[in-house]
Amino acid sequence: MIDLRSDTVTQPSQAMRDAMAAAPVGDDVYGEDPTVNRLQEMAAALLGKAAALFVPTGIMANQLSIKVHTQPGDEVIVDSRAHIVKYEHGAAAALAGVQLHWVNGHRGILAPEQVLAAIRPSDPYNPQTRLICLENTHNSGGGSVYPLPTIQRIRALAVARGIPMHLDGARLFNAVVASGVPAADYARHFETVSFCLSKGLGAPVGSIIASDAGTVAKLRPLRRMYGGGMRQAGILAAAGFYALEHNIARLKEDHEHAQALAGQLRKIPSVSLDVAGVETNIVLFEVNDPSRSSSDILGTLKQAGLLINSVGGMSFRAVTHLNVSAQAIEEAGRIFTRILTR
Ligand code: TLP
Repeated sequence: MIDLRSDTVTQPSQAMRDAMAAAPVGDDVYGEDPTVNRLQEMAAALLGKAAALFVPTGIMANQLSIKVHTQPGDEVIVDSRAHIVKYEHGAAAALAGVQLHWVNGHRGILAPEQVLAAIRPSDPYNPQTRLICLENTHNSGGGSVYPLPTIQRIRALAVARGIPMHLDGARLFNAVVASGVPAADYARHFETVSFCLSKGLGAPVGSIIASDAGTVAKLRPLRRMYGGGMRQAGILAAAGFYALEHNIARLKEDHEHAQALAGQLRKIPSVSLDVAGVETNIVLFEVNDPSRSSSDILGTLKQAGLLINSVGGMSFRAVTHLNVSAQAIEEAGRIFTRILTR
């Protein structure tokens, strides 16, 4: 089976498993797990931040970041198709009690003018804008990379109004590899930055939040409140450490595979897709065939040995990752051509 549903499906390699088995561990709620501490130091250094916190999931990283910057009733500016809006089960409302103020970005990228227009005036009537969240790369935007100058312009207007910024960098290293912009150059524009170890980087579990030391000190008890205080978590952190050491540069291969797949899909008459819009490891496309349903297409592809996800209507997502070889991508292209050309 060729599994292109997500880069979350990656399996830990034998070398990663060996590193996990050998990891020295301690009780991380006491801050005594040497492997967790080592991962946090490495992640903070990579992002140019003073400190970092290991958390179980990307959603927890986003939600703790929202919680630490806001009070109930505050408003958070975010793209309307952000993961925080679409795929976190309403957690920002349920857990932090905030109101999300959606802005319709282009491929998930917000224009500074849109952010400016969404900031509420300080008066007795409006909720207060207390946080701006960006997503890089943008999942529902098709793996789009935030242009650094756009982030800089949003940052300038946020700083002028004293509004902190959070980056959902679940796939930040895909952006880094695609753009050549170092992670720290993105991260310096945000008070908190999260990234996932368990997507393209290939670790089985875990995300990081990086910030200043004071914010990380506030995040630690909040992490426990949210149920994310883990004990001998070094077993998991060892996989994350291995991923950061070995699996960043190779993301380039996943991007090449996404391009190759997009090139194949584009040739199929019923498929619409913008190849130039495939910037990283996510390929979004639409099938224009009124005789078929999305579940029929997913089912037929599955029977042929190919898994992808539907992202609403007749739109689909294929994600490349470290367990999919160039040959598997060629085979996926052949399956798509066979099933979608009828
Ligand atoms: N994304 C998953 C699904 O939840 C949609 C995927 O298959 O792409 N931020 C972004 C931008 C994400 O894409 C994801 C996961 C998360 C946060 C949440 O990470 P986890 O699943 O670790 O909580």
